[in-house]
Amino acid sequence: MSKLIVLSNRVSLPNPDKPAAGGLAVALQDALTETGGIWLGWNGDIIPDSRDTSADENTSHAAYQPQFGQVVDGKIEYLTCPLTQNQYDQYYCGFANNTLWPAMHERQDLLEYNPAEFETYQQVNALFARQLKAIAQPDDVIWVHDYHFFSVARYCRELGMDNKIGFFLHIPFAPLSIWQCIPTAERLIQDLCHYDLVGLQTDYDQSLCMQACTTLLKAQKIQHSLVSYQQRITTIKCYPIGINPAQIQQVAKKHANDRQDVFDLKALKHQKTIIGVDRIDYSKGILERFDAFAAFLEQYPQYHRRITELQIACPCRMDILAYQRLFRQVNQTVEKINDTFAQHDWLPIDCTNEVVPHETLMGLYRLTDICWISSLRDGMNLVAKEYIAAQDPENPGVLILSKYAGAAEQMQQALIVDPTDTQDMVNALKTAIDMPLEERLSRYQQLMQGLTTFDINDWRNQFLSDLRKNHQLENFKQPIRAVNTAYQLL
Ligand code: ADQ
Repeated sequence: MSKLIVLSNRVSLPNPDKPAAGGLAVALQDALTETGGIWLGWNGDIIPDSRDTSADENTSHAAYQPQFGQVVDGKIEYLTCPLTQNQYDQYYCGFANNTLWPAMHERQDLLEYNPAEFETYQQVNALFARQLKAIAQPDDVIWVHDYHFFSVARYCRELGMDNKIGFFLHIPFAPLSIWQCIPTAERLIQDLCHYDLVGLQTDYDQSLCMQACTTLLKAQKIQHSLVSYQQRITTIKCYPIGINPAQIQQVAKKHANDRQDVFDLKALKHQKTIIGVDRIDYSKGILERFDAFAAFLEQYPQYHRRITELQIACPCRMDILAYQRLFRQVNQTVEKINDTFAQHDWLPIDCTNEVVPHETLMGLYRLTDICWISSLRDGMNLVAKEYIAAQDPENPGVLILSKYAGAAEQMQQALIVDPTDTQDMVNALKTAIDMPLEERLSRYQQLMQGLTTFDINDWRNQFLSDLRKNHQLENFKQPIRAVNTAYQLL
């Protein structure tokens, strides 16, 4: 049987002291165990540049190949390597997170483009393609994850690899107007068309990706989810990532008493509690949420001392200026709101920058009345799904969910808000606080139904089953001619 090879920027190595908590890592490990497989990626280390590794005209894309460390756990082999300082600066902090990330989240104001960073991004993509070539048998299936690796399939094809190669984009897909701000957009979309299957989070992202292919490349749309470009067929399809609701429900129930680890919920038992869980990222709309919470406290003074926002906001990508700035702003805003409204026995926002253990987090979800998600753009937002799965089925909490999070496409029974509209969020918060049990139950049951209908295992199985299918261009010769004829008649 052909094995599965997964490539992602970071690799979840097995840790006997800390069993994998759930979610994506477990879903991928299960798939790798089923057929035997390899998980490839960066180990998180950064090593100094040496003459061999520095990027100059002659060495770019070329021979430098790092040492890959190997860990074997059951039927899975983990192969990871460090990045050089230059690769970390230019590929990771640069093109991946200072060009593609803001572009995909429609933050043209933060988008920076630097040709040298694009070049290093290509080098790193080529490096992983060479490693794939070194380890893959011709019938192995390769699953590449996320925006760090738009171009890997192109290099694999150049190395003569004919394997099935799929790509899943965890973040949103940019509209055409934003792609047009990236000078190498056409090249990147071409690279995408070297994959057999491109998976997106939502129908909307799927339509944007289709549009980029047909407009920027003039690729031919053969069917709703198929494009043909230079003799290759690529499937472009939506696979909304899910969670494991049954497992989360169990964990949340078991760990509902871990609460004192992070917030003293016992002391808040006569208050309404709101939970927010985000990486400190400008896509998450954290400041917009705080502004709306402050506006709520202005408008409804009767809730002073009766409501607390619990915020878990962990810093990330702190080598990037925009993230350093946001980290400061988040902490300053919390301080300002607390200074304005706090009373001797009440702090309106309790914010921690900790990374909380998964089990504790699930327990906290279960004990809080409201979860508030205000992303300005988000691939999916798994916190929304986790919060619902963690609820007490007899007394569930309320989810306030941004219409700009991918999750909103499937979670319409949440209170859907526009995070750029402060009053809309204030109103939703009031509705959430006042919502009677009957309505909470009805919304919760419908949301849970959606989560179980397509969970994380369905997501993985559907993607891999579609990837293993064979789309030969010959099968589509007839419809393509028909389309062309129709076009000529117009
Ligand atoms: P993220 O942007 O990281 O993921 P999200 O989907 O919300 O966003 O996932 C975050 C995960 O990390 C959740 O499982 C959450 O429980 C956990 N988490 C967050 N903060 C934490 C903390 N302080 N301590 C412990 N755990 C924490 C990207 C895309 C998303 C997409 C996912 C999956 O940006 O849009 O949903 O990938 O495809």
